[in-house]
Amino acid sequence: MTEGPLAERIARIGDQFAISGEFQYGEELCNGHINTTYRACYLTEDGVQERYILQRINDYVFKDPVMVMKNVEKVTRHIRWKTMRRSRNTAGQPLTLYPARGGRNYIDLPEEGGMWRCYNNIEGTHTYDVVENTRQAYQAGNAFGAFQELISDMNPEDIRPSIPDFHHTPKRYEALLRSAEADAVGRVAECEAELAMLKTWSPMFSRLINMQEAGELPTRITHNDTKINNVMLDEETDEAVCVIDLDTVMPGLALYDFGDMVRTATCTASEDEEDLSRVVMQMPFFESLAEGYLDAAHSFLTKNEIEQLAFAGWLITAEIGMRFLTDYLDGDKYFRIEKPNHNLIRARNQFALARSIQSNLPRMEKFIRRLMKSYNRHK
Ligand code: GN1
Ligand code: MG
Repeated sequence: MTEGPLAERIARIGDQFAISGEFQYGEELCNGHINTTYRACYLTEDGVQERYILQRINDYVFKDPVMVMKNVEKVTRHIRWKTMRRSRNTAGQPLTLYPARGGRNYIDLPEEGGMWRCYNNIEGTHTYDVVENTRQAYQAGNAFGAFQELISDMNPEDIRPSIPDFHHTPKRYEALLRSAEADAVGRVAECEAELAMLKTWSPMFSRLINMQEAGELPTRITHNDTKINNVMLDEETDEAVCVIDLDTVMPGLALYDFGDMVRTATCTASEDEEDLSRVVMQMPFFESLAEGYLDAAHSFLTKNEIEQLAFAGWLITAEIGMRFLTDYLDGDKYFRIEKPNHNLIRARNQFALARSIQSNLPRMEKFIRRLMKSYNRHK
């Protein structure tokens, strides 16, 4: 889009960053639920087109956007340091922040709604909102496993929690109960069945937090938002190129990352599919995902972590379902919606998926055990 108010706005925002060349066109990218994202294309003096990602940090979700940017700066620089030391040739297309007018990697533009930043566009890649084949599942698992390894040696004190208790499932459940109690927009009556079901699930919500508090699970720097559309795959080969969306990189459990992968890379229906008969966890996808992840991560994960991988898939799916339901009860303040009951649809979808995962847990656990034996045999 080269003309019109959106193109003008994108050009105006792009003009704040260290971008040269002539603005060609801009478009909105709509696959996240939180931040506003544009892609802008410029023609350089040499006649080459270069594309950039402009993104506004949602300050309802991220209460301290400067803290988010400080984290992201450290993470992107650490990754660049590590990949460059390993091999100049494997540096690929790491995420890079472009400086803004004023000398920071972000700029506050009140007239454009808040804090903006600019990244390189990762060329020759695409993302999937739902998994289509086992190769994609393998690649996603492998990319996030490799990402965990890349950031594993950052100084945990350097990274502050951009959203405290992000994956504290019992607290997420308490928040849901508070929203149901307040019933701010009069929707609780529609959600009785879901609330009753969650009550029966609730004793399981604290399993990982309790293990972490007891020192049985290590706190690591993790990604925390490992949905499949946060990994860029090569357009031609579907090989993973780059992990994106670093806003929630912070101390957490490796299991939450794997759990969110199970949620988004083992079901071929989208997060808002209303036909719940399509919302099922498919074992071949789980197997490829686990293989991809463990190929990258088996050497650093502990026995306790490995034992809880399948369970984490269930837990995170139930947790995100609760977050959608909470937002529905609160009147849709957090997640972007496209229809009035979008969050309720998403919540019901996630609970259906959690049920499907639950009924497959023994098979999933058995597969992980078999896989781990094969690594040990090759040692
Ligand atoms: C949000 O913006 P997006 O789509 O990458 C959310 C995740 C949820 C996800 C559900 C900061 O991520 O936690 O899992 O939606 N991000 C934040 O699709 O809350
Ligand atoms: Mg995100």
